[in-house]
Amino acid sequence: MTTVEESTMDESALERHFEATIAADNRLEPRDWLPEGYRKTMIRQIAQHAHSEIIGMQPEGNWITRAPSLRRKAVLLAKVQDEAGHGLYLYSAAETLGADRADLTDRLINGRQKYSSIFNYPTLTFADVGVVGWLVDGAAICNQVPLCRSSYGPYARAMVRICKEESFHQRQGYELLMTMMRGTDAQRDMVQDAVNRWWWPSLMMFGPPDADSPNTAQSMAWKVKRHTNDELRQRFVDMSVPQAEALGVTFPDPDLRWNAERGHHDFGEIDWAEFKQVLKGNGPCNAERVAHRRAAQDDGAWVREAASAHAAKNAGRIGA
Ligand code: BYC
Repeated sequence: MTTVEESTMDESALERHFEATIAADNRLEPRDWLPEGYRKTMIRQIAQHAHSEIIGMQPEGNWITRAPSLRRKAVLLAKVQDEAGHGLYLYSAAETLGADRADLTDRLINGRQKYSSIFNYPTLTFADVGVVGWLVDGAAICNQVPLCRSSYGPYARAMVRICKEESFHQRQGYELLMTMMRGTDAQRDMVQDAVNRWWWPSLMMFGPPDADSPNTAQSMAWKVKRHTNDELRQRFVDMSVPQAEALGVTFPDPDLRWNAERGHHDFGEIDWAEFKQVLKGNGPCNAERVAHRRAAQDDGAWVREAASAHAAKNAGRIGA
């Protein structure tokens, strides 16, 4: 979409306006002219992000009916519902770029668009609910706070609200784990076991190492991303170590130690072969997650048809 002023500008002037907006750290808005590559990148990232929020409802949703108390059930229900809301803001942001939401859903359920690798792992015990809140939402916050300054306005603004809600999510997870750690030996073992299973996949959430990340350089130049994958991963490791100590759990990494010279924690090699397998669709729950989303889409077809018929009838009445 172009404004009246823009329609009188030639392409190079539009390009200069785009570059100047980024250089000045201002936001690009739906009315602005955008280079095709930028538009494609934003749709790709926002759609993947939206899909992650929606698919991300499944691992924790799995525990709503089995939460151990009414309070835990209410908290979990609210959290999972928030994730649905995040997906909706993000699909709306993608629509401002010209994407069609039905088409995005189609691409998700046909495996043509990705969602975060993390949601392809199972939640085996209730401690997983706490660990997902602590580590997965913690990693998400670490990744998403800088995205509040992303150059595309609707995405950046969606991130502000999402991050506020994610911080509640992270605290509910940590509080749940603190409670379990004050419980029985069996409960403490359950927490440690969940931490052991989720630690490495959480580190994979930040994406491939910088040297193998095809999109980072361009996304940094466009200020879509503000930090590289490895920078954010390191930040997450550094912030998680003291939290684990306070909780009384360890991470399953014998190479994890403070490096005074670097002022950061060193950590072991991530299993990138596993990451690639999960991205290819071969993780422990990929098939189940997509099948569940496809079934929800099929089951909801009659609702969409009824809503469209109702809207058409109303439009006819207004027209008459
Ligand atoms: N999983 O060049 P790269 C949540 C893909 S939901 C899957 O580094 P980029 C929550 C990447 O897309 C949080 N795919 O890419 C919800 C690219 O593929 P394509 C979700 C991954 O974009 C419910 C290729 O690998 N957060 O918090 O520069 C309950 C090469 O990577 C992953 C977001 O979506 C991965 N882990 O950087 C609880 C954050 N990593 O498209 C919690 C927004 C990489 O070229 N996204 N890939 O085929 C981002 O910040 C960036 O897109 C990434 C990747 C850092 C993820």
